[in-house]
Amino acid sequence: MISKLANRVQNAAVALALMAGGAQAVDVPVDLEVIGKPIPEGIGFQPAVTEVARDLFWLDAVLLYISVAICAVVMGLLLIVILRYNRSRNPNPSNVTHNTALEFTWTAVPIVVLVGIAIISLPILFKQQRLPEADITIKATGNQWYWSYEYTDHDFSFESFMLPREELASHGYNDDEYLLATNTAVVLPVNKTVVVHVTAADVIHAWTVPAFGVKQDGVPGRLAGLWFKPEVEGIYFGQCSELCGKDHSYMPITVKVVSQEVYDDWLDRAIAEYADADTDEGTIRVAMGN
Ligand SMILES: [Cu+2]
Repeated sequence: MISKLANRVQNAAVALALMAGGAQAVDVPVDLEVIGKPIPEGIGFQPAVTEVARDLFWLDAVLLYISVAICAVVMGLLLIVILRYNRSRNPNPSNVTHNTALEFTWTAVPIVVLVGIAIISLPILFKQQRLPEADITIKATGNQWYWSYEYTDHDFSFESFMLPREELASHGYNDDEYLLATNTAVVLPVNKTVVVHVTAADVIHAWTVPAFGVKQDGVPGRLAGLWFKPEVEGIYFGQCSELCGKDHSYMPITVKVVSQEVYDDWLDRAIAEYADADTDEGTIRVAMGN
C-alpha cells in the first residue's frame, strides 16, 4: 500500500518535473543488449567492460584466494591444538613461554602478505583514482531522488528519473529492469575515455555503475571525479549507493554505450532538445513537492 502510494507520488513527480524541465527524453534509435545488470540468483560480478573493472575483479579474486588460504592455515593450526594438546591427550602442559623463531615467523609472514597485497592493489587504486585526459566530460549531480547530468563540453543538461513499472515497455525495457531503468539515459560512445564529475545538490549520493568498476560519492559543495572507458556497446545500470533518504532506492542510473556515429547523432538531437530547456533545479525541487 505504502509502496503503491510512493510509486504514484514518484510518477507524479516525474510528470511534473518533465513539465517543469520542458524537455522530451532524447533516445538512441538502436537496439542495445543489456549487459550491466544483476541477474536472478547471481552471486558474481557483472561483466567487466573496462580495464579498471577487470583489474578490480581480478584483485577481488586474488584477495579471496589469499583469505581462504589464511583461514585454512589458522583453522588447521587450531584443529591440531584441539586434537593433540587437549587435557586428556596431553595431561602435562608445556611451560615454554617464548620462542624467538616462532614469534619472528608469525610477525614476518603477515607483514610479507600485507606488503604483497599492497604491491598488487595500489597500482589498481592509482589507475582508478588518477583522472586521465577526457574525451567526454560529464557532471553528475545527485538530487533527492534523481540524477541530473550535464554534458559540460556541449553546455546542455537533463534529468534522469526512474521509470515506473508501467512505462518500462514503452521505453524498450523489460519488466525485471524496474528500479534500474530511467526515462533518460547517459549516452556515451564506445572506447572513449569518459570523466564524470560527481556532486550532489542536497545530501550525499553515490554514482555507481558496477560493470565499469566505478563508484564515487557525490558530496554537496564538492566535485569528485571518476573515469571509465567502456569497451562494449550496450546498456549498463547502476543505482545510487549512498543512503540518501526515503527514495534512495528509486534513483537508478542508466548508461547507454553506442557507436561513435550513433553518439554523434544523439548529441546533435540532445543539444537541440536540452540546451534551451529550462533545467533550473529550483523549479524541479518545488515540483517534487519537497
Ligand atoms: Cu541518492
